[in-house]
Formats: sequence, C-alpha cells, structure tokens
Amino acid sequence: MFRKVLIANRGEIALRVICACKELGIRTVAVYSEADRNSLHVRFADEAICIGPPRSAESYLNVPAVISAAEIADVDAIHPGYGLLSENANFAEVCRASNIKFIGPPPEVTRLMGEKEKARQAMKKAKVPILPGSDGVIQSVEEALEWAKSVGFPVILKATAGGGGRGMRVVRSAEELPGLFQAASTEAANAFGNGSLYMEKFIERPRHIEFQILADEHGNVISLGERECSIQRRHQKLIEEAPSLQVTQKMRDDIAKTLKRSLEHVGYQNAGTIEFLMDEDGKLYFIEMNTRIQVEHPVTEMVTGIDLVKAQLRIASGEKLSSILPEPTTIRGHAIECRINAEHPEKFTPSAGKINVFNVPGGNGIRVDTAQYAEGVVPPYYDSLIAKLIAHGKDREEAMARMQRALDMFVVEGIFTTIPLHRGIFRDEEFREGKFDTKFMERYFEREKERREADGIQ
Ligand code: MV4
Repeated sequence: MFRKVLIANRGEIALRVICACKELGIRTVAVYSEADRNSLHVRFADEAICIGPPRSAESYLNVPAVISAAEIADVDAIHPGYGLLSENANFAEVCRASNIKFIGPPPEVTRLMGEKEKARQAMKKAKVPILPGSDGVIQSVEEALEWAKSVGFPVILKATAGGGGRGMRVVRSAEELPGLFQAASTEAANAFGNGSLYMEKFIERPRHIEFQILADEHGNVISLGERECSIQRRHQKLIEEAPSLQVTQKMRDDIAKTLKRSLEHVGYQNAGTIEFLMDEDGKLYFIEMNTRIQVEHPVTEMVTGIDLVKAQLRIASGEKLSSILPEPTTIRGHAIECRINAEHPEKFTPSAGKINVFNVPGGNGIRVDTAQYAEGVVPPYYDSLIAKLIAHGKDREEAMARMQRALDMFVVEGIFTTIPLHRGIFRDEEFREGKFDTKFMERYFEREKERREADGIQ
C-alpha cells in the first residue's frame, strides 16, 4: 500500500479522500489555494502546501505547481478527486513521467473516453448498445444531412470533445440542419478547441442512468449496479439514487456482463462510470464514460457497502478485485443523495459568503459529506457544492422519509442554499412515485408556479 498520497482537489471530495487514506493508514498531503487556507482538507491532512492564488487556473489546475508539491512532499501517488485534473490525460502522463502513481485509469484510456465519438465506436465494437447515429466524426454539412436522413429526425449533434451539454444541438428538420451544424461546431471550437461533431438519434424524454464499475490492474472488471440521475437542471444533477426503479435484475445482470467484457477489452483500470440514456421503452443506450470517481458515488457505497475511494487506493497499489471484494456483491435497500449547493434555490445564482449557522443532520440512515463548518466561508471561485446529504433505508419509502426529516434538520444561515428546493421536490407527487425523466425539473417549476398562484387566490 502507498505510504503517502497527495490529494489534488478541495472541498468535500478532498476530505472524502483524506478519510479513506486515514482508514488505510496512508499519510496525506493537501494542496490549497490562497482562498482555501482555512479549509478542512488543509486542517485534516498530515501536511499541506499552498500552490497558488484563488483562481483554479493558477492553483488546482496548475500542473507544474501540483507536481512540484508532490515532489517536495515525496508522495507515492496523487488522487485527483472529480473535476479539476481528474480527466486530464496530459496530467496523468506527467505523473507517470515523474514516477508518481496517478490514481485512475492509464492516460491512453482517459484520452480514448474523452473523445466521445471514439468512445462510442469502441463500445459499439464491444457490443454495448449505442443509439443509431454517425460512424466517426462528421466532416461536412452534406455528410450530416446524409446521416440525418438514414437515422431519421429528430437527431442530436454533439461535440466529440464535449460534455455537460456544450456544443450540442437538437435538429428536427433538414432545413435547420446547416445553421445548427455551424452553431454547434463553432461553440465546440470555442469551448474545447475542437469543433468536431458526431450525430445520434435524439431521445425526447430520456432517463439518465449510469453504472459504477471497478477495474483492477490484473484485467478484472466488476459492475456495482446503477444510479438514477434524471433529476437535474441545466446539466447540473440535483438528486441521485440507487438502485433505479426502472432497471430489473435481468437488465442489471446483462449490462454487468457487457461492461465487464468491453472494459476488460479496452484495458480499463480503477473506478469509472458508464452513462446510459433510457428511452421511453425502457431500453438502455451507452452515451459516454467518465473516467473518475463521481460526486454521486456515495449512493452506490450505501447500497453495496463498498468504500469506493478505499477501493481506488487499493486497486492503484496493485491489489486484485478478488481481495478487495471477497463476497459476491448485492444491492441492499435504497439510497438517495441531495446535492446541497450554495445557490439561490430558484434563481440558481451562486451565493458565496460567510456561513453563520451550520447544523448538520445525523441519526439512523443519514450520511453527510461536506467540508463546510459554522463561521466558515464559501469562496466565490469554485463549484458551489457545499454538502451532499445521503439517506439510506430498507426501501425507497424509508430513504425518502429519512431524507425529509434530515432536510428539515439541516440548517444553513448566512448564504442561500438549495435545501428549500429539495424540500419542495420531496413533497412532489411525480418525484415520490419515481416516474420522472430528465425534463422533470421543468414540469416541477410549472407545478410550483401553479401551486403558488392557487395559494395567492385563496
Ligand atoms: C442526449 C439526449 C437525447 N438524445 N442524446 C446531455 C449531456 C450529455 N452528456 C448528454 N445529454 C443528452 N444527450 C440523445 N441521443 C439528451 C441529453 C440531455 C440530458 C442527458 C442526461 C441528463 C440530462 C440531460 C438534459 C438535457 C439533455
């Protein structure tokens, strides 16, 4: 096992990785920006090194600064968390060249999955179901028209370097294709320095369902089941749960088998997430793979009993899955996560500042992952996630009841948070029935408006 690990991240995930290291007896090194001097990841790491000014580009994303800190502290490995440098293949290559183990897949695999169209073709070759669409990137508007006619409208254009919805356009007719092709390509070129596009059949009301996998460095891959992540707004997830009510044990087993075969084939290593869209008929189609630990990993941990971050560290130090997961894994009960963001609950504008009151709920079936504390500050420079509230129960009903009482006991004063929004969602009939898709929040805000107007009349 590693002697010392540097955590190239901040906030709740940096603290989460420190917890895993402490449990494994690994020394920890935090890096921090000038804005994060008083952060808990700095306090609870064994050592901490300031790597630059507040802005991420000058600190957490500064590869030479992070590598210098790793060399000065003489660490064996770097855990990148999520976001920041976690899916940067160049960073993983610099780690390799510096003789520091990057806790994640090899850079070649990260690079393959980062090019969405290449990932799509690799999965197609391995017999993972994909949506009808183009083979490879589209070279011209003429070619796009040909593909669209063979696939049938509506189609969606996506940036091969994309993610998070940028460089995406839904096309409903041949007439509007040239303009939208140009717009998507320009947007992608500006955002990612690569204007290449590919095409898929467009699903109107998809569900977003993703599978967690673990892969060791001896060619073994296991699927740990799915997470339902359809409750989102503007490509920001709000609520995730495991398991999905829409996935049967047969579907789960079939996908597990397919993913094992395909990811062993591409030489995947460490933790990863494979995103699928589910269409109106309940069929699953691969859309992309994330080569990192994800924000919502705790819901999988709660229903499998597996510590995914400890598993990442043990895999990266060479252990086999068979020694990490001795028994066959089963899904136990139901878990739901609410992302608590420092944002206005309706306007979704960031709300940085000092936290005056911070009462964190606990008790049976409740877990809170956070690096915030009373009298602490939420800096304006970073992602607005300040806590993850996770409820586990014997079934979805119990998990929801625990979440509701925990949301009532979570008191944050001094800044706006999304806690009131989550309270509203957990009262909503459509959410409670579990019959939602990625358009849920649009319908929810409509219903809220109607509810408010009805109250106003009374
Ligand atoms: C789609 C789609 C419908 N059909 N692809 C959005 C982000 C990117 N990762 C994939 N996305 C979508 N791809 C096809 N062929 C709808 C979306 C989409 C979406 C997907 C998952 C979760 C939320 C979403 C919100 C809007 C659109």
